[in-house]
Amino acid sequence: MADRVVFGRRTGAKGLLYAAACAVLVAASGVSARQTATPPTAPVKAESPRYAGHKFVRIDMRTASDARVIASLKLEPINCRAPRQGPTDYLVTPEQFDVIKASGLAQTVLVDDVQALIDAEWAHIQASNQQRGLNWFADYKNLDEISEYMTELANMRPELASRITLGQSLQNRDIFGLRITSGVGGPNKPGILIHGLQHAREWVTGMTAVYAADRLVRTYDSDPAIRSLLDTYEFYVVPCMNPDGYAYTWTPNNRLWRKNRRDNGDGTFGIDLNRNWGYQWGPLPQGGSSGATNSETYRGPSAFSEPETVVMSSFITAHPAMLMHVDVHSYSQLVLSAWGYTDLLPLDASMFAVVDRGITDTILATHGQVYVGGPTFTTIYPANGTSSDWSYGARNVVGWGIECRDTGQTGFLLPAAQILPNAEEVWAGIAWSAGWLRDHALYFGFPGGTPGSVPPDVAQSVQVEFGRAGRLPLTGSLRLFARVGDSGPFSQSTPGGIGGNLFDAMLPGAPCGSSVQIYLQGQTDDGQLVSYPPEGPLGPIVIPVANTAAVFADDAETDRGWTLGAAGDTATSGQWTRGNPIGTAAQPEDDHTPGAGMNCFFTGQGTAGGGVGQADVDGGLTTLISPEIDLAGRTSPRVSYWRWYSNTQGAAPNADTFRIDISNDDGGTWTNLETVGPSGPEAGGGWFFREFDVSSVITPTSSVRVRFVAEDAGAGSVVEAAVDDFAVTATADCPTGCPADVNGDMMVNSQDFFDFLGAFFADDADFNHDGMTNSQDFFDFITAFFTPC
Ligand code: 0X9
Ligand code: ZN
Repeated sequence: MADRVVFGRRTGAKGLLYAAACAVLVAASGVSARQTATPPTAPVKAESPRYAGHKFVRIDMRTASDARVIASLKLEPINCRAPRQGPTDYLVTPEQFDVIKASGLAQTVLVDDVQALIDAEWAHIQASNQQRGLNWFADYKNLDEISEYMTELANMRPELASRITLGQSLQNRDIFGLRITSGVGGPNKPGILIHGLQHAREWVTGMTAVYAADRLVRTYDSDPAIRSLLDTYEFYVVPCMNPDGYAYTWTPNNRLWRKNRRDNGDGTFGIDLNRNWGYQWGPLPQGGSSGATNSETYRGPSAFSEPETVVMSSFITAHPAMLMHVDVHSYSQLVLSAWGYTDLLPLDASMFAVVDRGITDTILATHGQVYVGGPTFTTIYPANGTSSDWSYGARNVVGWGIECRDTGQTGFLLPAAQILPNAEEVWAGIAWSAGWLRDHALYFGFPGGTPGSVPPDVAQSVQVEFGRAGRLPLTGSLRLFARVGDSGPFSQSTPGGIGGNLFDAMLPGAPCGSSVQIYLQGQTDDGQLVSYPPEGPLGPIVIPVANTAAVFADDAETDRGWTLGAAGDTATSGQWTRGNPIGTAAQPEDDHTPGAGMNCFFTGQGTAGGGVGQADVDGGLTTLISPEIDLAGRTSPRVSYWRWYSNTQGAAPNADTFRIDISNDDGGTWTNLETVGPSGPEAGGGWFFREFDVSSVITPTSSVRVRFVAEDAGAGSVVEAAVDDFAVTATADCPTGCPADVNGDMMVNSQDFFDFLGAFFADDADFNHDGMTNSQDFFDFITAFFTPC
């Protein structure tokens, strides 16, 4: 409209002609078009760089010949006046500019790069628009305001976002959301469902979900990571899945209402929707929900008795490509995965652990907030009939429950100033997980760690994990590709299943000093081949072949020179000791060493029959330090140990950690190897094995020490730790002898001949490492036997 007002001042046919030409020019410039055709909060996609190389040039028309050149170039004055004698400004193409220069016209370049100016202006519009959008998050918004804002987002970018109504609540309110995706990508893009306010009082969760929708819509153009997500996925963002409860918290009645608003008929109201989903619903021996109508965790009279859970679950069922489900809650800063109903680990526990960790790391990196990740049951408490358990257990949709800020300072009444930072960090975590699932169709891993080396000449079995990530695996599709050395073809084998996602892969025997190269490959349910490492044969895992030499091994049965308690320790009880522990609910009764010994290192001996908190770590930290270990000149040194840690007993569980550090300067400085806790499956007692490649953490020296620090930082926690079967190994040098020295005694003699024959007739003499024992091995051995070396 603004264009017309300007051109309305022109008179005469000629003026109208220029007006028309200029209208086209201005409309096509992309700048004015944006400013006039769209409301301030609704920028459209940036124009393509159509003015690349264009300039604004002022040309001084002095002579008739000047006028002819200008006319022949069909130059249009940028200010929409007819060209006339004197200076006039033109938008010129690079080609036109070349002619102008060659013609000798008097000219000045006003703007050297028109496109750069357009780009800068667009960037400014986008930045200020994004800022304007963020003002909405300065205060909590009620259901109508949230609904209006979602509609506004859809109107802003109809090609990206459309409003959806999933169904109605008990009191007939709409359960609404946005479907957000780009036109890029196939028809069956995987789905990601994000919803908030399953619990009415958790106000920040609705705002967080709206923020996710807001960023998806507003930053698609400017943020390549968001663009990739919308090109990959269909997002469904439902800010409020419990509208009746949420509306109720906005009345003077009860700001802290949690459940929906079902009249239970006995004077009580409400069913906990996050106990009403139909997977492992009902009373369970280990708890997790209540049958009492007045309880905050009342599960309802039957699974899916409530319209809100029916609407949400039906929506998931109706979208078979749904991949991920994020249920946003508050408060306590947790990232919760399967399961809530049991402490047994799910089939895909390793994959969940990786993603839990990625999300919490991303959140930490955003505003420095510590979130703790892990299985729901052990990380927060038993909870059955939850949304994420149903999605994962009943629909193969990977689910997370994210508990937003804070950790109890204000709880559900989180100050409005934290809405935005909270939403930023949680959305960053969700976006990271969506990216990870896009980039990892399948999960591969080595539960015992990637093998650091394998012994020479014997086939070696290695445990491999293979399971789902962004896709489901095709059953029976796992293959191991292996070769000896760094050239030649890989040979393929099928690892045998040993239960769950675990498989046994057989690595070929190889000569000492060589290497075994491997990669794994599997297929998704939709037929994609996926390799691990991703480059497959071009970037295999290289495993050195060598004997392992024990550098230091300690089963804690005798005193090998450990420091039990170090200078600077602050614990008032529960200091490290060595001996035979008396078990409690927190401390082991038995050491680890299988079938032998009885001693280990542990924190504080109590008395038989004493309470769980007796002689636990109190009031500070206690440190156990290994003797000095000489790793100078050692190849591939590795540290391993079995450890026990419990901080789940007592009044303040999951408040402390157990740190393990390593030093290469005799304890002067320390580098963290791992931190156990404050929660997770290994923080509630039990012996767990860990092994580390020392060189990847520190430079090995002659003064290496490892320390174990158990700490009680708060009051009311029961903290117990233990260590056993500590070992340091390194790679031994290969015997420089002859291949025919099969018994490795550094001599080639008749004993080697008889040893070889014995192995040969036992069908176990693959001398040439071709995977078979046959006459070729016999001839190769004889040749080697008679070859001087
Ligand atoms: O008890 C709950 O439902 C959740 N905690 S809250 O304080 N927000 O009530 C924990 C359950 C985790 N939710 C999912 N895993 N979906
Ligand atoms: Zn909740």
